Amino acid sequence: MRGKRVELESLWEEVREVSLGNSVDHLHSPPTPLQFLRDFVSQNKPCLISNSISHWPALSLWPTPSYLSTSLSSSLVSLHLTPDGQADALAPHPLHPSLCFVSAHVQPTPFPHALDLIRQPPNHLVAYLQQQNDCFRTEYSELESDCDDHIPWASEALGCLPEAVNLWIGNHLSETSFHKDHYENLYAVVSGEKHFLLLPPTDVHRMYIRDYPAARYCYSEESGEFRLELEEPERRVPWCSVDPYPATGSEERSKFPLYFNGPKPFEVTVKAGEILYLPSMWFHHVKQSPGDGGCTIAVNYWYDMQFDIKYAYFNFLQSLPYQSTDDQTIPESECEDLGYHPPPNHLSRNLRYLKDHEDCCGLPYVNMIKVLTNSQRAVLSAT
Ligand SMILES: O=C(O)CCC(=O)C(=O)O
Repeated sequence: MRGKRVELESLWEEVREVSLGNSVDHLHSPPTPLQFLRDFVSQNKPCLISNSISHWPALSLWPTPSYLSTSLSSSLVSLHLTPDGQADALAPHPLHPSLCFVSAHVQPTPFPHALDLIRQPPNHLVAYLQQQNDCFRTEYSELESDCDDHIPWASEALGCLPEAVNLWIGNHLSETSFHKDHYENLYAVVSGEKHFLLLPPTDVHRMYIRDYPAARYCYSEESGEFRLELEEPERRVPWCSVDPYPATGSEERSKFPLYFNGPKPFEVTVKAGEILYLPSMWFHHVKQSPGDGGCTIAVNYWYDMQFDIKYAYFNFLQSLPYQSTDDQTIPESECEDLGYHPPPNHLSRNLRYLKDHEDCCGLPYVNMIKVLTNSQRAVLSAT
């Protein structure tokens, strides 16, 4: 165990030394497709890009709430409601001994009302427009001409158009807990700021991924109260255990020493008019600060990732059971069972893996099928 510990810890250091450095690269103009592919996508390395979306009408139009409310006056949108801004996150359940993986109550809501709830949050109700199912092109199609339908240099580099385009409108109370996605993500901020914490896939053991029972908030408009309901039959979701901003006096720091005592996560603030390239499989945690209109607005483009040799290596790494010697929370003998089970190698078994772990990837299974490359789809249809 000691040998493995030293090797994994030197892996975390080495990727920083040979590739990532101490901070995320900042490009002051859009890269060429070749530069983007060569310096960032193929290296699985993030970057922040300024002056790439300055021509979007959205940048001047969307910070004015009346513009959005008028454009979407008759739209019904999927509003995510929680008591505390923590959706797709871990929370205690009164009837369950362990933490649960909790999803928001999703309420179809007229857009102008949803925006009011976000800009002027009532007590104990946090609203976040964060439907992730290609919502920009479905629920918000009236806004389509305000920004580009893809990021041209990224589409050329990646050889495809985005699989999904999502709109995110929230306030300072909403947080997105640490997770990873099987997509190349181009994340453009239109109003306010997004604060990302990033960890490379090589740091997977520092996230303490464990299986948690799935639960969902149910909100009653009449009483204004939330009830937390465990899914039945029980479904277990593998999720990152680390809260990077623990309350003072909490035990998080001693429970997760690999995270808190290891290399610092990369911190990136994405301002209005900037794009973050967030490579596939990177762990990310997101907070936000509102802009002039009282909310934070972003559009992100999810592109197919390549299920290539890096993907295979990351899965192999993830399959190594590992526990730091100063981690007192889990007996070493249980470490593997509680851990994040690696996806099997064969494609059809990969699909089963995706189905079993759909919540961890943040998308329903049907959408995750789309993340398979064309050649993988061809193999699948031939089997
Ligand atoms: O903006 C957020 O709250 C989360 C964004 C995110 O997780 C993503 O784009 O994958």
